[in-house]
Amino acid sequence: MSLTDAQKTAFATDGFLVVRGLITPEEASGLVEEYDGLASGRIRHATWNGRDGEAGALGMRQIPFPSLVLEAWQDHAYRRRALEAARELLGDDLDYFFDQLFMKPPHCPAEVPWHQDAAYWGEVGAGVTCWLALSEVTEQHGCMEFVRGSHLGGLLPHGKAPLDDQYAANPEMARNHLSLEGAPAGEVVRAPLGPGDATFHHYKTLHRSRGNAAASPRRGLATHFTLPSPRLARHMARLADYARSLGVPAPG
Ligand SMILES: O=C(O)CCC(=O)C(=O)O
Repeated sequence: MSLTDAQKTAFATDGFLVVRGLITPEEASGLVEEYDGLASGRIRHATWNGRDGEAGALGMRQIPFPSLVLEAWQDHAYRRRALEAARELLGDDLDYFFDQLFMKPPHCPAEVPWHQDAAYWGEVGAGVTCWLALSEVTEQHGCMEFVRGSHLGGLLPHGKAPLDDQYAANPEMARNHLSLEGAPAGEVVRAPLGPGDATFHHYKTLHRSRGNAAASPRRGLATHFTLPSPRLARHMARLADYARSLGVPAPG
């Protein structure tokens, strides 16, 4: 991938980095049909504990492990380049943890509240997320927002996210969401992206997204990477069991 020294320094300072053209717009649009197939349920997708990630009437779809059921995604250019960039940012031993898609249909008010991924992930040592836009993600679409430098402090107190209205159809999803207690301190930076552009954020960087006020869908694909740890080993073993139960190959 070869990030520049300036990009690596920006990530180390800010806790996030915008990478234009991680893949080409054509490569991004080549993924859209399958992405939409997962989001609409046309393609059978994996679930969170037997439930899917539909945000009730508000319509956001948070679907786990897309590359488990769409095996070709595991070798796609986006995945190779995301892993290379993640390793350049946080170290050569970083590895695939899991992936998920966050699709907000047109005029979808569902928000993802302020949080650090570390609040969810537990003892993983360090981690980074690649958030890839498969179509235009403007501020109006509810692009990713980051608090500059927030990864440099520790893990902040999180509580259960007040998302009962978002996940009325799936209370378990609401219960499982966390949000920062109180308002974030620091400069908020929004990251609008074109198709094929990506952001990378550190697992302690505060981030959120607002609803999609645009007339087109917001298609985001998050791929998470962490350092080797007992937690990662347990997670990969569970993912392999899950893959077997779905009748698909275990992720490599
Ligand atoms: O897609 C979003 O709005 C939120 C994504 C997110 O929280 C993440 O990728 O860590």
